[in-house]
Amino acid sequence: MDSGRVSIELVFAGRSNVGKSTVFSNLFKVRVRKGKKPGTTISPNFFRFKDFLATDLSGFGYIRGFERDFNERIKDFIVRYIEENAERIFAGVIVVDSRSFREIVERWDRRGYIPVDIEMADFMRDVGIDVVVCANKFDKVEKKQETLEFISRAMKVEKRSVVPAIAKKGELSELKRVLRELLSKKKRDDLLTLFK
Ligand SMILES: Nc1nc2c(ncn2[C@@H]2O[C@H](COP(=O)(O)OP(=O)(O)O)[C@@H](O)[C@H]2O)c(=O)[nH]1
Ligand SMILES: [Mg+2]
Repeated sequence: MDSGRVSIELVFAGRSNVGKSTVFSNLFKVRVRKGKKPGTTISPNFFRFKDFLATDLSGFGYIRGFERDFNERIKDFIVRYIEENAERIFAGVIVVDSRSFREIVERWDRRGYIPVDIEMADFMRDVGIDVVVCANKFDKVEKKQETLEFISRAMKVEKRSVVPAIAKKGELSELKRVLRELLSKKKRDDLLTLFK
């Protein structure tokens, strides 16, 4: 592990089982713990390149089979981690399951709760982090445009920052494009090679 200072960081967050680890390992060609069982990832995975760090944060939201307390602790951990590192985090990728997103949002809405994905996007924006939504498992979606528009509206993220992806097949070109743009904006063209 490089012992130099990290000055730029990219974080990945999302509910369990949306494919965060699959996205992460595809982008960075690293082996990360993955599993069919939700909640396999309970501690972050890291990828380091020069002063760049990418962090796959554990799944937030309800994980079946765990105590409510455990879920709250995960959320607290993620919020604290992001708060503490907000200055160096240039973007937060929130990975969602494109197929079940709408249903989950509407169910939470009916119960009068703010869906945790939306809460996380609001929180990242509040601390000055650019939010990118990775609409993963797009292979399972039929109404493609409608789905992207719904996600964009619900997450309050402009359409161009809502990117369809099929991580399982390595289809992440739109995500890479947005990340390259954000790195350029930060004058870090030296890191573009990460998202070729
Ligand atoms: N259909 C489909 N399944 C995917 C895709 N990406 C990941 N998965 C599957 O979703 C499950 C959860 O993936 P994982 O990366 O462990 O999710 P995490 O809990 O968010 O880290 C695994 O069975 C993956 O193979 C995708 O683009 N399409
Ligand atoms: Mg995972």
